[in-house]
Amino acid sequence: MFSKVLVANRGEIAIRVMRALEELGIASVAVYSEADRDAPHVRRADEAYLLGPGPAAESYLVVEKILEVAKQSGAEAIHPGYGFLAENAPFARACDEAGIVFIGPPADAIDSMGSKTKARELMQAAGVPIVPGTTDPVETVEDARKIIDDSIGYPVAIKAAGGGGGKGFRVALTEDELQDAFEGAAREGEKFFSDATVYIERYLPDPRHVEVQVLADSHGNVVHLFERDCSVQRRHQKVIEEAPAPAVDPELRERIGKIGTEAAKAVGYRSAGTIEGLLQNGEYYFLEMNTRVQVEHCVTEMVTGVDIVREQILVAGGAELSFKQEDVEIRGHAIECRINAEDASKNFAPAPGQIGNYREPSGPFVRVDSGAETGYAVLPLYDPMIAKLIVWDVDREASTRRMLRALSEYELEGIKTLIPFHEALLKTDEWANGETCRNLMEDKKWLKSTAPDKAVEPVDVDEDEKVERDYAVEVSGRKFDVKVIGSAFGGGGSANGAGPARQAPKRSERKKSAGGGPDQIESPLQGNMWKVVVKQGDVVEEGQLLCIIEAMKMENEITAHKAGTIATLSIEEGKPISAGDPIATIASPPAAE
Ligand code: MV4
Repeated sequence: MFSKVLVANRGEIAIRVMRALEELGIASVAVYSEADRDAPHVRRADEAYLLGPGPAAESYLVVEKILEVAKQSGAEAIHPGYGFLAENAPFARACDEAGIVFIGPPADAIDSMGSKTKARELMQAAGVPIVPGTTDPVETVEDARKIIDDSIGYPVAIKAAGGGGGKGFRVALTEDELQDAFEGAAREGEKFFSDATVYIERYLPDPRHVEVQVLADSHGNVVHLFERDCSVQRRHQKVIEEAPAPAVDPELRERIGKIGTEAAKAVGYRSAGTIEGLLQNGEYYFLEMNTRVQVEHCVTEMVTGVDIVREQILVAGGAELSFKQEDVEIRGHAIECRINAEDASKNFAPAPGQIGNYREPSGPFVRVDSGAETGYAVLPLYDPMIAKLIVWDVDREASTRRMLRALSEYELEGIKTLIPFHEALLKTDEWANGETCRNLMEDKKWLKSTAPDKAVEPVDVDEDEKVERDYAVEVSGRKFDVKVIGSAFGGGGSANGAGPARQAPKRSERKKSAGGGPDQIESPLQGNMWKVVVKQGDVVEEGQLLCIIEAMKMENEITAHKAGTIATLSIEEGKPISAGDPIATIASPPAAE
């Protein structure tokens, strides 16, 4: 087995992997960007190395730099977590070539599943049911029209071949909508994956998102760990996941489990992976395979007792899976709520900033996988998911009650998160009845009602007066922890860089200026202006969509913070935008007399 492993990620997943490594007696190496110098994952590791500036393209995505750190530190393997380089076949190959084990599937399996058309073709050949539609790329709108008329029928989903997770996904309910949908999907495919190829599926009107967890070793053993339901999504981002799926009975469970293992075998899979599918009227269809450990793997761990990340590391080292299919059983029910720095009451607007007081829930059968802590600054540079709250109980109802209890214990001050949204959603009849909650997720009025009663104000971080202070220093790009012992009052202030970053929460301060609300609306994050849907002079209502900023492959809707007239509009489609940049000013309507 390995003696040292590099974790090429940040946040909660880096810590999750390091925990598994420690339990296996393996030393961990963290990597970090300049923006993450004080991040918990850096302190959690046995050693840590600086990669480069904050933007992921200059740090967490720089293959050569990561391989260099692996060699310098003596790590024999790299765990990529999820996101970043996790499904990057060239990275997996570069690891192979450097003699470093990539803790994930073979590069060829990543490639096969990366092309959604190729994956559909492979799955069909292996007897795995796919959503009816094309397995070959469709070149033109005319071709699409003909294929749909001849075989698929409306409504259809047009999807980018390089896509996945809903990027480059458009729906045409009728022929009238086909051209727009086709061109939209192709454009998004080109933009995000440099591949304008699209394919067509029959559009299923109200499916459930049900996925199967698989694990495979290099000795020919392929097992599944049953299914998860991830139907509660917002713009294709999952927000709540659970296991087992409420709509799956034992007979269907066995059937989709087999589909999962057959799919994995068909691509020569090794490692942990997920077969994503749609379930409608008892029919299950393959959608795509995620060739990585997923955010929501925890709910499966809770109901099966299998440590998925541990198994993943062990099989990468050449071990056989520690159990057989017949050893796995589901017990009880687990739910996961993603704790994102987002404001659900404002269309899930990103809400970065500095966390004040922070205290996680605990007690029986409560698990928190977190990358946050008191004083932690949630940066607009990275994914807004800062933690996951997972609970287990005997059944779905009890698990829901336990989740509500745990959510109410969560103390997280200074920024807005999805906590109040989760509390509201888990109390709805839709959730209780095991529905997909799709209407609720788009219901602006309901979303607005999930806002917490009192506004979240930035909170001063208590700084206890320590006589001992821990410092982090960097020597030639490697991080060391140093303890300095001195007077509690003598120059040991946080300005010297000890402890978590204590920058002032600039954005919230700016927002608090003029009484009655300032006119200007600023970008909460760095990204690219994807769509501008208003023009100067437009009269808008509070909450009306102004523009969409694309950041980290997510579309972020920016809405009017108040009603009025767009006085100035400082944005242009296709242009990059930074956090704090002006978007528009909204002049208030004259007060009624
Ligand atoms: C679909 C679909 C309907 N028909 N494909 C793809 C990515 C994933 N995030 C959701 N995807 C969907 N693909 C066809 N042919 C509907 C969705 C979908 C969805 C599915 C299950 C539960 C919630 C959903 C929310 C939005 C879209």
